[in-house]
Amino acid sequence: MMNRVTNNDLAPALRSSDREQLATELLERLKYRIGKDPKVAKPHDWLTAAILVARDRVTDKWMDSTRRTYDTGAKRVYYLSLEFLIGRLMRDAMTNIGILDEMRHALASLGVDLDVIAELEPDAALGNGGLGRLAACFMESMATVDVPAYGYGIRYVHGLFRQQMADGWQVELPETWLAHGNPWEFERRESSYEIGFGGAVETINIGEDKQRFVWKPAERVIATAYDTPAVGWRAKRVNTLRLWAANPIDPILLEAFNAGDHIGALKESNKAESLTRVLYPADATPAGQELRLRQEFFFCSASLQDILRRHLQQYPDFTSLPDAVAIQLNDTHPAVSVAELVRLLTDVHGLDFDVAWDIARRTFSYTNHTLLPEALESWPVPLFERLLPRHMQIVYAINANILVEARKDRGFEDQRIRNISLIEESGERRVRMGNLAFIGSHSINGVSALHTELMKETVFADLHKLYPDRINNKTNGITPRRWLMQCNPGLFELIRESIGDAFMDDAEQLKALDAFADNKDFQERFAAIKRENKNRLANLIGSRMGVRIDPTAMFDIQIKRIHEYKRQLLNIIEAVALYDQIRSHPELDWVPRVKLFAGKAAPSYHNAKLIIKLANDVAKVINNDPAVRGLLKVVFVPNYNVSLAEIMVPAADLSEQISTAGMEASGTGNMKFALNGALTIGTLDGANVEMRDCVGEENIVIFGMTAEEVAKVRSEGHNPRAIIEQSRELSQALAAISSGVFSPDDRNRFAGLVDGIYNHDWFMVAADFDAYAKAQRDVDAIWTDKASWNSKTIRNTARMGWFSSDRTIRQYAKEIWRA
Ligand code: T68
Repeated sequence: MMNRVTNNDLAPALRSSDREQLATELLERLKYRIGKDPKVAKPHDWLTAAILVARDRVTDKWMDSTRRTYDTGAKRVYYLSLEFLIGRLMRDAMTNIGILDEMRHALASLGVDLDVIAELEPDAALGNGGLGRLAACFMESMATVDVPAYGYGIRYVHGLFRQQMADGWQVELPETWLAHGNPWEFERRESSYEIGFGGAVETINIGEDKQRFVWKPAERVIATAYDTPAVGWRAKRVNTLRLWAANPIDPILLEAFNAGDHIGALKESNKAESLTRVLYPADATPAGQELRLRQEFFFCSASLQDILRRHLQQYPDFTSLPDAVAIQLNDTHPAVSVAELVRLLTDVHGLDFDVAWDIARRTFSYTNHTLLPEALESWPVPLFERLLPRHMQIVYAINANILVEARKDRGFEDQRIRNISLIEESGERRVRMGNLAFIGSHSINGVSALHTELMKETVFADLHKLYPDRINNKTNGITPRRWLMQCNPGLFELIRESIGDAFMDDAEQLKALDAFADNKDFQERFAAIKRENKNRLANLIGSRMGVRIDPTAMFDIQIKRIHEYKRQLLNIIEAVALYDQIRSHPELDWVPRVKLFAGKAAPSYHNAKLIIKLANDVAKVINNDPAVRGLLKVVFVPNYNVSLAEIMVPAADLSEQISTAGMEASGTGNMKFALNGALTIGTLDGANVEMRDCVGEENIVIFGMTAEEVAKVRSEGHNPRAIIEQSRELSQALAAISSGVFSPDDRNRFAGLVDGIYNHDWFMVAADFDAYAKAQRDVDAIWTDKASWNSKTIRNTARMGWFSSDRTIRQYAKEIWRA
């Protein structure tokens, strides 16, 4: 065994006097930036002071990085995303610049506990789920692998809603992450741009049959930039996350105000600011709101104006844009950028349409995150035309080009033409943002191998025929800094002691741990760390919810957005069936389990909210039944967010990744759990497939239908009723749920949910139930054989290094961005 090494070694640049130096800086910031004497400083003041100290150190590196990009003429990558689900930043930044331990000591010398103030930092929850969290991991990895990158998004005043439980129902409350100010950000008044909406397009003839178009918007707002540093591992590079806030052109209509209309005088101001007030809590369902389209255009236009301005500072014109710049569209939310770039290049900078279109296509690339038809964005033509009249013309012009090419040169017939068109013609005419993003990009990527293949066969089948070399795969990843080093310090230290430091810079070196998988001493230490992490979670649940859970029981965890395709319902029904079994056969050797759930439902998603209520109702009955005491508990932990995930992930024994095959694009939670030494129970869906290949099929529990089987059953039809009637466990569980055993106050509450399974079972809950229940009993058997359990979970940690987002980003950089 090597000697214990501290966080200090991570930063050779630190002097031994750094501790005192940090304490001096803390006091300085407290006094001069916050205006407080240490005697009266509140914990929040110390938090701000600590962040400011870290931020100042980061800033030096930040400026170096920016200068270096400029001097070397390196290609810049722009990651456009309507969501960045960042979570807390302090620990992350301090770890990455290597001052975490020193800062802890410096604060302690001033009587302040770093862990206590760290808890006060609000989560930046500027995202809904996986897509937004991926963007946050990518920001960290782009800095880590030294890609000069800017993230562009919106500075929402209210991030994702806070979830409270009222009698087991989800209630949404506003989230106020900016309430105490945000010491991380720099407001950049000088970087502001005008953004237009509505109005009309003027056509000016400029001779030779040529025309110029001038958009005269009816409304205008100002986009102002706020910059947050994104620090890479060992602070190799610091990139910028630039978020836009909307401001009015005239903050107050003085004339109206002076005339006594005090409210009317602020109308414009309120209207502008409402644009960036809230994050849409839409997960996989289009908001369908004008405000959403306005948000999308607002941040795309501001970002593109910023990108073009920066380009012209360094290059004479835009012919070099595709070589100097790569713009990644995170899903279709920024897809209107394609039309906006063409508009800026033609109408504002005077390029010919064909030249502008060629530049755009070579600059953009697009990542798709879902195949769900209801999640594919499209906008009614009348809305799009009213809000963005010039962009509508550009969309038609692009469409004409593509459709002519497809029909004339490639012989596409009517149906194919309809499928690739930018305009959906059946029913209400709509602009298809997926097709726009596809056609406007040189690369279209999926987020796991399976998902990418399904993209080629389903949503983009005809566009793939037209452009067969554009679709490619980039399997998602997670940053091992946040999702191992920081969230699981115990495991991190054990790994370092055992295999040395190499894995800290290259996660694939974790595979050296394989050699320890059957080592009894190592197994015990690995298990002891898991137990510590479970204690921490049990304490949190005890204090937050007043529910006691036993840390020696198996912690079986499903945490993610609540969605029918993710099948929390399957998990709950299995809990009900297990409950029945335990009561009928108390003499058997049941493995004690705690089934934990957490996640938010979109406020308008009725069934998802009902599933939360069901989990809570089932929990109430099971947790109060002495017949299963010590054997089964069900807990729904409220207000899931990044910080809660950082506590739940390291505490999991079993990770539930049980989506209907073919429906989860990738998943990233699956990776976090396995890296932290949980066993996965899952379907062959999304990245689970590649996880199985990496960890070995003996170290993961796979069950259920394949994507191909699901597609077949869906097209041929199946008879869920017959399936249910053949399974005693399932029919009894469903009968209990639908008859009101868990909802005596409203016996019909869940009848609709159960009817859905009987009548169509779109998500294959019935079809997969027996396989799932059997897989759970296989999990029990492994759990009972402790050596086997330990060895499998160690091998999971050892073999998950490939799922580092550093690997993902290197692939994007090499194969898409050519950066
Ligand atoms: C997720 N998508 C995928 N969407 O579901 C998940 N949607 O499989 C994948 O791992 C992850 O993306 C990263 O690739 C989302 O999270 C959304 O959050 C979303 C938000 C708004 C509108 C539609």
